[in-house]
Amino acid sequence: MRSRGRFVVTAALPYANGELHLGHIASTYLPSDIFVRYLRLKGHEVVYICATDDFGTPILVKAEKEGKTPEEYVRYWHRRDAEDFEALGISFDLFHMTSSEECVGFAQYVFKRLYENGYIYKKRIEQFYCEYDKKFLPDRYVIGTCPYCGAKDQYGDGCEVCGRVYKPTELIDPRCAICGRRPVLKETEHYYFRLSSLASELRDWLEGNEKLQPDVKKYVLRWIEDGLEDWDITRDISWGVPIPLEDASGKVLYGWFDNHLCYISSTLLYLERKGIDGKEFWNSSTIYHFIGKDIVYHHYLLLPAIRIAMGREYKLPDYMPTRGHLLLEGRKFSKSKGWYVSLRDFLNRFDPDYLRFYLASITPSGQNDVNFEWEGFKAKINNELVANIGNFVYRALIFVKREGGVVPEPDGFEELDEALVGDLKNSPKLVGDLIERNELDKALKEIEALSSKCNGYFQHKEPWRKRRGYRTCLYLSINAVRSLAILLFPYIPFSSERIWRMLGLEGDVASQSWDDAGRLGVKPGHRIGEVSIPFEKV
Ligand code: B3M
Ligand code: ZN
Repeated sequence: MRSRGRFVVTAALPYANGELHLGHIASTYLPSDIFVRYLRLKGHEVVYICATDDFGTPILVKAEKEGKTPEEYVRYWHRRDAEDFEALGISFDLFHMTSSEECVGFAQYVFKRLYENGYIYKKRIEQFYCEYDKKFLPDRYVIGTCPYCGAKDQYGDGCEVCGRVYKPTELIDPRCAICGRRPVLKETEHYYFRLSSLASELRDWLEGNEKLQPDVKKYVLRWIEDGLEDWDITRDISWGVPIPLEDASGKVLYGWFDNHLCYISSTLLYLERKGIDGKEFWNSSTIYHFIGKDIVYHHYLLLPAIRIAMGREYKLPDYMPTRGHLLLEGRKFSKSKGWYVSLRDFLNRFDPDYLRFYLASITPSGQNDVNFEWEGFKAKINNELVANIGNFVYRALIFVKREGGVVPEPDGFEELDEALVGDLKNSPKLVGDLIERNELDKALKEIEALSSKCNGYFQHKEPWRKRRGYRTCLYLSINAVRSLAILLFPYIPFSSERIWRMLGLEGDVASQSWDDAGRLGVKPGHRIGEVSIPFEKV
């Protein structure tokens, strides 16, 4: 990375229709937040963006069921998500909404460009229509029996039991999701995006981008080999981005056409408010989109295809860190079966940093699923966070506090001291390189290893015996606590700031520099602050 780089980092947009759960956090929000906090400490210019994904039939169906307007409905969930993200310390620069004026306007602009560039065409198709509700019934507006496995009560866009995707018209015994009556087939005009015509450009882009995860790239390339179909990007419903053409009244864009465009429009809005040229910033930045593996198709094909079709007015992503699902005690999270833990419930019981620490340490960089286990959570917190990091931090601080609270002048350096100074010095690069490679779990392991060394050092030096050199031990230990506070900040920001205050240092960790974790920043004579136990066992 160049010394002061520019970065746009986005996290996949949560649908505005339900609680955030730990699965979303592990795959997307926590990894991106850790990365962004690191980049900011490194002194880079970073814009970190997210929004609620407000449009789509499921949201409209739910809003109708609750007797709310879709606007009211998504506003409620937007506020809820914003509160939950804040409670967990997810530090978006802007948490916007796809239904906002800016995002709608931008999506329409992109549609028009694609239309003018010949990437969008009109086609007559037959679709289900409910004569009672006077509505076309896309996707989840139709319920019926899966044509593949025979599972009952499946939605029109795919089966939750066998995982197959199909068209609503393939359902056996189709019913209207609103009134339960049998729909009829009716002709309608839809707009299609010529995804198929972009196959070779997509292939070139995937093959030429060394930074994309190779495992994901492999199967996306296989999808291209198998042949890409054009995308029906129209929905005959009222809730969505209106299609900006005169003869398309009553039609809106499919949610997957506009949602990822909100990454761009929100970035532009955020920068514009600061008086910065957003397009120039975007195009001179390294672009990261953090996602979960269930939305690979949309991010590795549809998103780049639309940007290519726009004439690359906004550059394509450089990195798309893609992570697996979170299992709960070995079973897939499922809201409908009640097998999940919501973020809010968790945070009502535990410190947000405990969740961050645990999830960061079990979530690898690739697409493998990870397993949330209550026993594992307890063991991680008690045996690693409390017994290793907490133990060292508290021991060093409380010792100095009891000796009068002032960091002593070192009294001679021996080999053990030099070794610790060396370890501290190497740590920002060692840990930072792993974070830059998206190996967040391994980077955290390195910080824990450093803390173990500090514990060993303190134990060996036995400062309580007050032999020659014990002052050096205290001086270096306090400095090590400071280094750990900086290195841990991306992972457990609330606790890092607390430790910083115990150290009695000026300012906050957020305004420190990452590389400074390698220096001895606390001088002899410094008076530390009030000391308390940093972490309690669970
Ligand atoms: N809302 C799907 C999901 O939540 C979708 C992501 C949009 S990212 C542009 O998994
Ligand atoms: Zn009906």
